[in-house]
Amino acid sequence: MPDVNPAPAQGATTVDVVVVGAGFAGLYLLHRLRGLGMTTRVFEQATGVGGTWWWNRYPGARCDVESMQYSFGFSDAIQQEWRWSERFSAQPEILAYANWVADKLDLKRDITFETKVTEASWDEAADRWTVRTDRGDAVTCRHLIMATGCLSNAKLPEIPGIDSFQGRTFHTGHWPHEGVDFADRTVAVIGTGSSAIQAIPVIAEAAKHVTVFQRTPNFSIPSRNAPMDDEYENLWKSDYPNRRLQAREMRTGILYPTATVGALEVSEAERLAEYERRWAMGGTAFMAAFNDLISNPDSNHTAAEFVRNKIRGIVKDARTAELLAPKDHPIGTKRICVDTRYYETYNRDNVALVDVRSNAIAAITPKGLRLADGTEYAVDDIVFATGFDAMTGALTKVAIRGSTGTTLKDAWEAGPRTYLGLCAAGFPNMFMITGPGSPSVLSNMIVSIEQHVDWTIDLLAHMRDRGVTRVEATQEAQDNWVLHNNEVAEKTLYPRAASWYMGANVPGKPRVFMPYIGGVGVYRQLCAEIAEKGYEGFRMEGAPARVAAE
Ligand code: FAD
Ligand code: N01
Repeated sequence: MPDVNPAPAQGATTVDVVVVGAGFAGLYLLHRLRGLGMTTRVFEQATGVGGTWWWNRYPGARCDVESMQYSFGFSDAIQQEWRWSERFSAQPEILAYANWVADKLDLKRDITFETKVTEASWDEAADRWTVRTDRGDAVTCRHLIMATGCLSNAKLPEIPGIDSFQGRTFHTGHWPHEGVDFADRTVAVIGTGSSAIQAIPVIAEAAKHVTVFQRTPNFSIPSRNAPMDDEYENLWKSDYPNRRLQAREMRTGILYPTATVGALEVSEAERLAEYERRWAMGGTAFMAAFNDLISNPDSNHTAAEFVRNKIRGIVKDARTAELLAPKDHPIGTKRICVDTRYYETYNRDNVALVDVRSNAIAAITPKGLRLADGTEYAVDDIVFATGFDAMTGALTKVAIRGSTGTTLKDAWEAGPRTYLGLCAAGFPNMFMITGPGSPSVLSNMIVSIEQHVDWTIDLLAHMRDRGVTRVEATQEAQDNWVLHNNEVAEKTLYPRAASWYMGANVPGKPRVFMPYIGGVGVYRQLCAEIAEKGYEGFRMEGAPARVAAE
């Protein structure tokens, strides 16, 4: 199974490709680049592979796309051999899978761990990047591929006094590897996004008391997680190639039953029956109950009201239930959450919910939290489930200087601008895996990662076969793509939510809908057509004479 690497790249200062990040994207890239015979160095700031699943070790962390689908599909040997133990597997198992794949493909020898890429500069005369790290490496490469992740830049809230707290603090995205013992502790959890919704029920079982500080409630659907059923696993494994093909054409890259009718085209009884069926099925397929839930506000309202009523039915305290029932955004326009006994957890005696929308957290004090009205909460531990500087954070943190000397951060001051979410004008030979402007976070991300990697590899092969050393998205193609992105997003309800998709969780970040909402299948088709037309929208040039003479 392992490929024959063209040359050991560990320590090399000149390679064909530098890849930043060793999550699922970086791993698959390295495998494909080797297949192409390209020397590659991968830099990863963590001590191991796995990306998201290396960092997010909080209690309850698990995927919300079924494991039979949230896994690599590029190798039948891999998908047949690995066995998942649960319908939605937990973080340790997903991390073990990433390591297993990396070992099976013998990938780790080309990954430099504990090394952060800090800058990259384009040399216009040589058609090469020079990449620098916090360990003093300086590596030149023809191509730079950012596999830095959409949700890899953990974000603490801007609350005064955050450093003054004398107890323990944790961020879900930087969870200690040795785990955390919450026995006999009073715990504050700040945030009620996907991470918090997974963590709170588990922390509540261990801790003396948990106070959840909620600014915005989220809609959550029960996962109905269960041990993997042998028959179900066999059903998938006996039909994997066909099912993977189908998933790749779906809007979300996930194979589940979709609807051909809108929510208001059926009777109320039929509508409720369908919502009940999806609620019992569990998971994100709830949002596919009708085909207009993300575009028609009235249809969306019926789904939102159904979930609000479920919350009211589960949570015994009426005031708490009302606080937990989201009313400020259409369902699905913030990433829908998937939980295991989240709402039920508020029926426990040791769990309290505090609304910090009406009464904000004014300060973190040495002993706990103080709200705007002066109410103090003394706690032993604070868990920040406050999310990420999503989609752009990891990219703009690296000082990437393109052909004009402008940094990516400056170029994106008014919001990210890309062609297909893969490339940016002014940054030749730089590729992003699941960058802003691609379906990425709106999809099964492994499906999107594989599509981006395959497409990029095809482009690199195309260039090499033709002696092309420089490729760059044209300004016009990029402008048109940004326009198209915005037009498609505006046809949906997504821009109505102050979500991290819109950059709304980071003060000062431009409000732009960042992922491409046209759908994974449609996007794949567009990318294929662009390639078939000789990479329409890209400018390609041959090697400068100086480099050719090397
Ligand atoms: P990542 O896994 O984020 O890896 C990027 C890597 O790049 C990181 O290891 C990081 O350390 C490294 N890096 C970044 N910058 C630098 C730098 N400057 N120098 C060196 N290294 C750097 N998606 C789904 O589709 N389904 C799910 O069920 C799902 N569950 C999720 C659960 C959680 C808790 C989170 C946070 C995300 C989840 N996601 C899910 C999204 C998830 O991020 C992707 O599915 C996928 O793991 C991303 O892989 P990646 O390789 O693109 O990025
Ligand atoms: O982060 P989030 P996350 N005071 O940004 C609150 C993926 N993921 O880590 O909404 C009070 O969603 C903030 O409040 P508000 C998935 O794509 C998947 O939970 O800004 N509260 C919000 O409630 C997901 O969407 C899984 O008003 C403050 C919370 O912190 C993405 O990762 C599991 C605050 C942040 O929620 C991010 O999820 C986990 C303040 N000052 C993650 N600042 C799966 O299940 C912030 N908040 C697969």
